[in-house]
Parts: sequence; C-alpha cells; structure tokens
Amino acid sequence: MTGSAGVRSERTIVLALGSNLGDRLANLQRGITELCGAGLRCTAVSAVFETAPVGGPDQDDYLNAVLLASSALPGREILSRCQQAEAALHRVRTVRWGPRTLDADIIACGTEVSTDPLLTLPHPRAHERAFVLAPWLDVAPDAVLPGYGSVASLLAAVPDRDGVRRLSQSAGCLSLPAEAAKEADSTCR
Ligand code: A4P
Ligand code: MG
Repeated sequence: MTGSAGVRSERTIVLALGSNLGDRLANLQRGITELCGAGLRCTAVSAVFETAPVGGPDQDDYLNAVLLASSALPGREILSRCQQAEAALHRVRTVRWGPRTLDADIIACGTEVSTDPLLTLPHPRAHERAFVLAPWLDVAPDAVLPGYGSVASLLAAVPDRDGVRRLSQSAGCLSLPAEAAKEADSTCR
C-alpha cells in the first residue's frame, strides 16, 4: 500500500520455495540466504515438507517451505530478487513445471491483488496446492490467502494434501540468516 507521501508501508510477504534437484535442503537454505536482506526483512521460515510432484513430467519429490518477510519493496523488485536467487542456484528452465534446483514464488504481498501475468497476486495456483498451503499453515496458523480465505480451510479441501509430509527437525530444517535470526523466530524447532 502506498501512503499519501508516496511511501509504501511494510507488509507481510509470503514466499514459497521448492527444490527437487541436487541437494534439495542445501538449495532451499541457500535460497533463503539469497532472498533475505536489502529491504526484505525475513521474519520466519516453516518446517520443511517433502511433497509429491504436482503436474509436469515424471520427476523426483520436492522439498518445499514457506518464508515470511516484511518489506516495503514493490512486488516487481521482490520478484526480481526471487529470480536472482533462482539464477544463483543455476536454475535451468526446460519444460513447464519441470525439475528445478530452486523455485521461489511470491504467494502474497500483503493484501495486494494483481492480474498482471508477470506478477499475479496472490499466486494464481496457491489456493489449490498443499505443497504451498501446508508449510504456510505451519509457520502462520492464522494465515489468510487474500480473496480465498483461511489457509487452514483451503488446505483441508485440496486434493494433494496426502502427498505432503512434514520432516522432523532431525531430518532437516531451515534457518534464517544469522542477522535476521537474532531478532526473529527461527523455526529449527
Ligand atoms: N509469475 C506471475 N506471478 C508470479 C508470482 N506470484 N510469483 C510469472 C512468481 N512468479 C510469478 O515462472 C513463470 C512466470 O510466472 C515468471 O515469468 C513470472 O513472471 P517460473 O518461475 O519461470 O516457472 P514456474 O515456477 O515453473 O511457473 P509456474 O507456472 O508459476 O509454476 P507453479 O505453478 O509455481 O508450479 N510440485 C511440488 N510438489 N512442489 C513444487 O514446488 N512446483 C511447481 C511449479 C509444479 N509442481 C510442484 C512444485
Ligand atoms: Mg516460479
């Protein structure tokens, strides 16, 4: 939201991370390091979920997580940051919904709604995907997907909810970069 002086106020940014190529957990952790900072103040990260692939070619299972941040940056700048993080992980695009070292999608920027194909908000498929909703619910039990309702009720209705499994902390967890972790809720819990 932009105020009368043209200054955008901070709002909660919800980012979904996924990886199913290489060292999946390390890729997600590196993605967090690439994303957080410089105007994107990361506040919490979910547990890691192992998830069956949805759509695309035959491919290995994913690890998925949700990262919460607070930011006044325009959505387009946050999208660029996501794309830079994917590039840092040498993501290669071949087939749609194909395997990837890192996918970093914007699920929501506060309550912003946009139908721009370059940045659709909320993410147009988030409401029907357990691999997004389950980690989001894990890190924000009262979360609401703008225009769709509570994440808990959406998750209860999605078909792929049996395809997601929360990893125990000993099996793998993510943490915020040290700077952010000092003042925020780290979820290696
Ligand atoms: N774009 C528009 N809105 C957004 C947004 N809110 N966030 C545009 C990010 N990007 C957005 O994205 C394609 C285009 O979407 C970009 O040019 C951007 O401007 P991409 O990252 O190149 O490709 P993608 O992520 O494969 O595309 P898409 O269609 O958004 O994929 P989905 O729907 O996110 O699905 N199964 C499991 N278990 N776990 C997964 O993580 N991921 C996918 C990808 C499919 N199946 C999966 C998983
Ligand atoms: Mg993407």
